[in-house]
Amino acid sequence: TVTHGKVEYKQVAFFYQNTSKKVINNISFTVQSGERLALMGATGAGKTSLVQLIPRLYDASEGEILIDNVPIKNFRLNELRLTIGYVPQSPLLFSGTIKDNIAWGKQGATEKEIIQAAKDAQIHRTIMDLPNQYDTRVGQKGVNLSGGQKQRISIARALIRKPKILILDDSTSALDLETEAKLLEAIQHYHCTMFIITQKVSTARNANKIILLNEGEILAQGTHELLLSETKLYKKIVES
Ligand code: DGT
Ligand code: MG
Repeated sequence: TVTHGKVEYKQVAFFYQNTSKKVINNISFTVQSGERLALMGATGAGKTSLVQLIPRLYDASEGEILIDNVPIKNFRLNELRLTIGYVPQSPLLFSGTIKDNIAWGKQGATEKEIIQAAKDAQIHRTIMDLPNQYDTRVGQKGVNLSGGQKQRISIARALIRKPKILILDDSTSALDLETEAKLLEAIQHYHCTMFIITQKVSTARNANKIILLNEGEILAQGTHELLLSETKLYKKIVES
């Protein structure tokens, strides 16, 4: 199983079936255990395609991805997915209670664990204001939640399993800066390796490393300061 959560991409390329265009190409980088990597780049640059390979929603077309120095193909798929918290760009809630939506995938989750995950995801107070609190139904015939509220429930769902690797695909885009900062601070206590896809420099600059993707390739990787001094496109993003 995944014990440390170090992630390494080696010359990875990927194309979707029935197409020949590589949506990511020549991707190599390492994220050490417990580090935070921010992934930036324009829409269509390949950010989602890149992170989807970690829980093996798709397999790399070329190259190799290793976790803790082991090729990910050598892990049992369900074990791999259990230790990876993947919060997709468009989170899906199913018809059911909020409690069930957060506990989803974690058998025997206790009330305490559900509430802690919701608190860390900065959604507990919103839930307490709902008519039936954690027993409020969502989805068809349920209450309507905003995009940002769904994102946070989806983050709570990932946190409750105490993932070794956490992938947030633009999952904090709808949050105000203060709430986002509190959320990222709370996640520090999970000591997981994090991939944060974001459009916001304010989010990226606190990461250990930033990767700037451009048309599927790594244009630059390094700290905020390094990219700011060496990468024109990054400078442009910061100043925009
Ligand atoms: P975003 O979310 O709009 O900021 O964009 P990214 O950076 O997440 O880009 P991504 O990985 O969704 O898309 C990269 C390229 O791959 C883009 O040309 C669209 C294409 N693509 C994405 N998903 C699929 C898919 O399911 N099938 C095919 N054939 N192409 C896809
Ligand atoms: Mg995307």
